[in-house]
Amino acid sequence: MVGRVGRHELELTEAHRFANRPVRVPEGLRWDVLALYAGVLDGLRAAGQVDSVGIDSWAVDYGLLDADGALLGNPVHYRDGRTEGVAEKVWANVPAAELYAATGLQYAPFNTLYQLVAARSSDQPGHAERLLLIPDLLSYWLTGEQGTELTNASTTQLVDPRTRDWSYDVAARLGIDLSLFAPLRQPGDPAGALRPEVLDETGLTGPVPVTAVASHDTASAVAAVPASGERFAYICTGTWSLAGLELDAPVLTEESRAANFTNELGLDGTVRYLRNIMGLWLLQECVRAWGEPDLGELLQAAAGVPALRSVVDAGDAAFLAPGRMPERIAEACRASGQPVPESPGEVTRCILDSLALAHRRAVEDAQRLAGHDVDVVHVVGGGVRNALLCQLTADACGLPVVAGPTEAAAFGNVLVQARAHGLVGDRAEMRRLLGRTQPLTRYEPRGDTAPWRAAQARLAGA
Ligand code: LRH
Repeated sequence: MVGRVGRHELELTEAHRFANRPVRVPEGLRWDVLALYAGVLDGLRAAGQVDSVGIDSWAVDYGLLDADGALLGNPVHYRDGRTEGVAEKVWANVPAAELYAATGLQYAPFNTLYQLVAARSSDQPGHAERLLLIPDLLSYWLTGEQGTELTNASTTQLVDPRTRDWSYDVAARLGIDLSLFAPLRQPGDPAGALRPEVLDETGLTGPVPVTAVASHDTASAVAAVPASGERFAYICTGTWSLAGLELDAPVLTEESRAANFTNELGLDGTVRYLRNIMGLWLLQECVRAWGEPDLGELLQAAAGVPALRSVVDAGDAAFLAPGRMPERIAEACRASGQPVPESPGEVTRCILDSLALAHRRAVEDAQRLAGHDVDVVHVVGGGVRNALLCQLTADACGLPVVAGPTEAAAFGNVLVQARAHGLVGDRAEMRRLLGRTQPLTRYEPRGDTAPWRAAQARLAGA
């Protein structure tokens, strides 16, 4: 994506889009990270001359390098099964409650911490000298410089959200060597410049600085929520739905842990207090199973299905792995004594209702647990295009939804670079600029929230 930023101007154009296809090999599910790097180079070539480059990506995953800086094996996909049963081993050393109090991260089997413990007993090369999270790895290949960007580091479960530094005690008790990680850097820090070979390959003229951004895509997306004031919740929708609040300080209570809320770090020392919800992954996997039918027709069919006939728990890690999604959803409905959705339209409706319900729960729980009330829910990311999901989310939350921008992560990325280069002011000004320049759609809640509360009770009782 190429951004153009000025005092009264903010524009994003797509230079190049490429697929990110995980590959299943005999040893498990892997990322094709060289194909991603090739896509980045193609993107730079298509973008033409730029003043700065920044990289963000999904969280938690990493590549390992040897002493010469060469990549050791393909990065393992967070949906790979290698972390099964690992949490219990970790908790035997550091009890779950202590781990939460120290790191503030919700339990997810794929947090880097569990992956690192799993890797010890698996086939990962043992002679790694360095670990780079995915955006830091791509940035290293572009520049030759290594760093660990803080917002993404906060998803490893090895960072203390109060000190915004490593959680040395947790790492020591689990035998994780923190010297594997390159020094921490903050969004906005310089991260090197494109190497001469990269300039040659892409046809750009140097120097082209690379700027650290909020390299966790969700942190970039939250930075680009076009909110005014502080009384807002956000839902970053895409493969995942990340729903929660922007806070000044983490919430590390036992209640918060029990509710599975996470305290990831955001721009300018903020805390992203949110819950991971399976998101449109549920639909993407069904669409794949159905042979890629037309999405518009599917959503139209879903709109015609009666509301809230059956719902599943869209926060359930049982939906994490790929494969057999329509069957798994049907099984969950059957097991909870609800009507089993049959047609693709019915399954799609079940997914959208379930997502809206999970959004409602997250927005409601976050406000209660953080003691921070909101008047509006901002929806950003791919789900902005899904009008039915936005409307159902407004209905379920009983709050207006303001939807947009779709490419929030790219906007957040570009705005942090622009700020580092003196083109925009603080976070509030970034948000005002977004609000002034980007088309947003407002959805008012329809009816009262009674049917949603009933569905929630049904699910809780199941
Ligand atoms: C979304 C995301 C999310 C993480 C998940 C692994 O792309 O970064 O915030 O929890 O991927």
